[in-house]
Amino acid sequence: MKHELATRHGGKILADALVAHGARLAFGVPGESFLPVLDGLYDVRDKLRFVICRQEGGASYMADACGKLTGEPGLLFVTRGPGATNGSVGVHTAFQDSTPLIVFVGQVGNDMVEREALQEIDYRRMYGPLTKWVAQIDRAERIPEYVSHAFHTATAGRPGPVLLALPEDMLFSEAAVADTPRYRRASAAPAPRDMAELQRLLAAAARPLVLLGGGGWTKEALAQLRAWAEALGLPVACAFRCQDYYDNRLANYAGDVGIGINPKLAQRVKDADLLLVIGERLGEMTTGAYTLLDVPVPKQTLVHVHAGAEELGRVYQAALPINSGYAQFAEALAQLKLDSAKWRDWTRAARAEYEAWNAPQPMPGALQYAELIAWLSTRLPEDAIIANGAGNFASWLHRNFRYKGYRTQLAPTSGSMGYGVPAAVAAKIAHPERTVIAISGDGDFLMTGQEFATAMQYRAPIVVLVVNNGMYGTIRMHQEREYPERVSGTELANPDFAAYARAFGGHGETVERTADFAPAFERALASGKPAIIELRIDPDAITPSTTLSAIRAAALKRRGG
Ligand SMILES: Cc1ncc(C[n+]2csc(CCOP(=O)(O)OP(=O)(O)O)c2C)c(N)n1
Ligand SMILES: [Mg+2]
Repeated sequence: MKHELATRHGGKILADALVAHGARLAFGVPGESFLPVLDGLYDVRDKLRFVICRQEGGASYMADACGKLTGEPGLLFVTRGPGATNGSVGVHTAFQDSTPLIVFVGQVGNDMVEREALQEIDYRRMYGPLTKWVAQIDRAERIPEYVSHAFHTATAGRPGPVLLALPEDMLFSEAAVADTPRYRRASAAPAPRDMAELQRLLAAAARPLVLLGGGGWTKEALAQLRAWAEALGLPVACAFRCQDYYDNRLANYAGDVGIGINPKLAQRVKDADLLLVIGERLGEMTTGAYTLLDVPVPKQTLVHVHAGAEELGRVYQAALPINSGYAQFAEALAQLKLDSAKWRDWTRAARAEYEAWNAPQPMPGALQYAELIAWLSTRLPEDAIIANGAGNFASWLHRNFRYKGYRTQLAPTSGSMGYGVPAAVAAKIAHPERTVIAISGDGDFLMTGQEFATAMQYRAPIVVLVVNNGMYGTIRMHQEREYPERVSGTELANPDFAAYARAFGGHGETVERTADFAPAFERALASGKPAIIELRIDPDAITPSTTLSAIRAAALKRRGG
């Protein structure tokens, strides 16, 4: 007997489709443009939690963080026009970070489209360059098909964001349509002849370096890769803000290839005779602005493994390009037979350089921020998650912290400010059992600091460290180098950040001396509430390696001043 399908409105069909694909968390800010979706989410609230945020920028970062943590598409709901524009920052972040993300955005009804009705935007044009796919669902009975397409596209090859626009009349209309099964990801695998070629190239190498990065990894694939690289004693480096892809404590970890790279590691990348790059697309931040490898043909023998075929040969012509999923590639590596003796000293030297670089270095002022980071590195549980946004404050974290496991780092490779707090809130909601820290600059924090209210609302006790130097320090640094003593557009007048935390009902502390940090941190954790610790650092301490006054003096000298 044929089963009669129930009739559902578009919002309900959509909510059910998300549940069918295994979705557990979604983020957003409501709008009158998608009331049927809110209604559909009401029915599935026990399976799919809709986290309400204070601004779509924060919500979009949360959706990105959730996509990074789970490997499944993060979900974002925003209203038309202003919601769509506010939410774009996390979509761009997901695009650059290769994070799977699906954005659902309200759209004016088909009865008034193309009149520039209230908040009407052509999303295909607006979001085209920021996404892998933009579409509009015009018929409710096709929602399951579009949602399935979106899950597959967001996770395929190089993962990334997709956007589905939801015309209002479509959402209110009813249809009788079946749900689909959960999506399945397909991955390419390396051909046996690729692996034979890799074996030949590695056997001929004396100074190999493995470089990990990009999106679409799994914990299991990285564990398998680690077993292989560790057994062979191959030096492993991580790409910009992918430092948690390899346990930094291991004897063959060589450091991160990103902004503020250890100059010795940069030299080592240049000196390597073979680069085995897995997952990383070799963007500007990971190539020292395209100087560590020559474009388009690097001097080093480049083996480039990427899940997205279109990334191979996009900038660099690899000696051996391999289009493969990372689990498939890591599995195939185990079959290679190699003698590790040749590069033993090379790996040992790389490690020694990393350890020297990683040790905290003194800076001006009573608060030795590098030491706090090194202390956190041993104090925090191994699975603690550390989220950060962009600014010079992050360079100490990148340099002095040792990441220990995959997705303990949440940080935008797009260099987008304001990421830390929302990412931490999303991480704490997704993993209430784990310790979650956000590290923000004073400029960075107030870009999305309103999401501290979301942490309160969802009882997500994160600890936020606000590194306060009273300025947009990164820009000031560049400014003093190019235009010394002409401070323009980089000064900040800040609130009392501890009082800010308390105003929301959270825990607040202010720390000005190194010794006061540990007890303040313990009190913040013990409070069980979302907490902010303001770290007042000396504004002259502009990077882990130099001071603002030294940069200014060097610039004046160059100018003969
Ligand atoms: C959304 C966004 N806006 C602007 C910038 C440019 N920018 C990069 S770092 C920076 C200053 C960061 O200031 P702060 O958070 O106080 O950190 P600091 O550099 O002082 O440690 C700015 C404005 C950016 N990367 N992202
Ligand atoms: Mg600052």
